[in-house]
Amino acid sequence: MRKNMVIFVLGGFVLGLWALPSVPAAGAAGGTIAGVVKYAGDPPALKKIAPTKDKKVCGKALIYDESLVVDKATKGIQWAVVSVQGAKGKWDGKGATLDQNRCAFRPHVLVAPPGKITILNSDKILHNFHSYSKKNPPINRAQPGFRKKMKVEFKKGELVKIACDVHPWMAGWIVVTDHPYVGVTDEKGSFKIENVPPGTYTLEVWQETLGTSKKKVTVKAGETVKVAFELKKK
Ligand SMILES: [Cu+2]
Repeated sequence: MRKNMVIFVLGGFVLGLWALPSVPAAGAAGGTIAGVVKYAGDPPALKKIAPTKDKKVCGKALIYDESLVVDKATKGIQWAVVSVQGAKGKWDGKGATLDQNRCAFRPHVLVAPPGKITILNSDKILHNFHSYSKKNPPINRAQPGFRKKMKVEFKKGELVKIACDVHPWMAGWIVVTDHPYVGVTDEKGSFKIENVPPGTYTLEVWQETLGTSKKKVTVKAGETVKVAFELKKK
């Protein structure tokens, strides 16, 4: 019995050593904030959009009004932005990319570091990238069908509403943030922000039709703190 125990413990130790190299070296001192953003109330039905223009391209896939997407079963809200207020940290250097695909912005909400963003046009028809930015100069630039790729720049952190003047239903958001500790909720309303430097922060959630809500969180190295938000119509 005792012999088995020793083997068991030793085995566990060896396995533990074996598993060590898989722990990420960079940001290992950080913690994780994970959670869910839910809708308080009956989930609204998703509204389909019937394209009124360029129907051959825009009508190839179903497009929806994504201003409030709530999962029927879990009430999780998609496209809510959760950010760690006042956190400091560097982005990994990769730039962000936004696609205009089937006459919708993909993703609907894009988180980006300050700097240049690549705008793709997968539709091969004319789009027009129009930003309603205030801290950054507003951009209003046509992207003809032949221009598969163009760059736009947002130097300052800002929550930017974007539109296309050719297709009035096209709507999206670019969240330009100085640090990478920002998460966007998935179709179940879940988010995960990793490698956050330990500390106590205000965590803010924002959703385009429901506004903001805040919570205090304490992040500890190597641990995951769980947070649940509930948003309702005002
Ligand atoms: Cu367009």
